[in-house]
Amino acid sequence: MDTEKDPSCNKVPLFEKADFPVGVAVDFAKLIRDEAYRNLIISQFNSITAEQSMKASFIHPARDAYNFSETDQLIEFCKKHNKRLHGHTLVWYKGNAKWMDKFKGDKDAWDQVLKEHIHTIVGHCRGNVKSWDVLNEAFNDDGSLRQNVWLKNIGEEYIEKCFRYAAEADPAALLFYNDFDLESRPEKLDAVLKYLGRLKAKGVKIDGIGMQMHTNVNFPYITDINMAAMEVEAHGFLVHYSEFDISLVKAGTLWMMDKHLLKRQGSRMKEIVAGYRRLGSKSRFGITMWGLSDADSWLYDKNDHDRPLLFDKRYKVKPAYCGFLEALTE
Ligand code: 9MR
Repeated sequence: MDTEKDPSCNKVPLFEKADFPVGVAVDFAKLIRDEAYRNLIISQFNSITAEQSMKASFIHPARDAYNFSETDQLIEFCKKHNKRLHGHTLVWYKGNAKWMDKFKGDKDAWDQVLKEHIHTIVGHCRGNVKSWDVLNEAFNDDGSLRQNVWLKNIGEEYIEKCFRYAAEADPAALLFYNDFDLESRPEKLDAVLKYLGRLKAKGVKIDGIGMQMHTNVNFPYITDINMAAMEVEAHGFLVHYSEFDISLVKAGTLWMMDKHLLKRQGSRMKEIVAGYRRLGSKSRFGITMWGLSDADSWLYDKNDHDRPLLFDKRYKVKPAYCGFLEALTE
C-alpha cells in the first residue's frame, strides 16, 4: 500500500530548518547512479555517513591493500556540496575482512594490525572526515564486553588503543563510540558511560556517543529516550542519534492499520526530535537517518517491506518527515 497521498507538509530543505546537523546513511552505488536519490540527499541533509563504503571488509580487503575509491568519491561529494562526512566504522565485531578474522599472531602482532588499520584509514581521510565511529557495538546487552577478534587477541586494552590510534592519525577529528539500545537498556548505557568515562579521565580522547536509535513505533518510551540522551550529555559527551529509524513491523503490527501506523510514526518522530532539541546546542552532534527512502532501509527486506524512514519508496515525504519538520519549527 502507498503512503497517504497528502501528508500534512511539503518538502523543504530539512537541514536548513534544523539547529543541528541532519544526516543520512548513503548507499554509494545509488548516490552515483540515481539522480533523484542524489538530489534528494543534497537538498535535505548536511551530514553523510556511508552505510557500507568505510567498513573494514570494504576499505581494507587485504593486510596490505586498502580500497579508498568510494571513500575518496564521498569526500569529493561532500566538499562539492558542503556536507559533513562522518566515518563509520573503524572497529566492529562484524564486517571485518576475512583476512582479519583469520589473522594469526601474538598480542603485539594484533596490536600492530589494529594500529596500521586505524592509522592508515584515519590518516588517509585526515582533514576530510570530520568525525569517526571509532568503535562500534563493543558491549553486550548486560554491559559486559562483547567478544570480538580484538578483545580475544589484544585484551580489553584494545578499546583504549583504538581511540588513541585514531587521535594520533587525526588529532582534530571527533571520536565516537557507537552502539544500539542505549536508550532502552540502562545496564548497557551505564556500563558504556562508566567505561568510557574512565578512559576519558585517563586522557583518552573520546568526544561523543552514537546512540543508534533503531526504534519502533511503540518502543522505547519517549521518557527513556530523552533521559538516556540527557545522561550521555551529562557525562560530557556529544550526542549523535547515529542510525535513526522507526520500524513499523518490529512493533508486531498489523498491515490493516497501515495509515494509522504511519501517522503514529509521524508523531513519534516529532516527539523524539523535539526531545533531542532539548539537549544543549553544543551537545547536539546531529540526527542521522539510517537510509533515505523506506526501500533503501536495511529493514525493508528483512521485515516484510518495513517503512522506517522519512521518505517512501518514490521519495515522497511521509508523515514521519512532517513530524521531524514540525519538531524543528516549534
Ligand atoms: O544497514 C547496514 C546493512 O545494509 C549492512 O548489510 C549491515 C552489515 O554491514 O550493516 C547495516 O548497518 C548496521 C550498522 O553498520 C551498525 N549498526 C547496525 C546497522 C544495522 O544492522
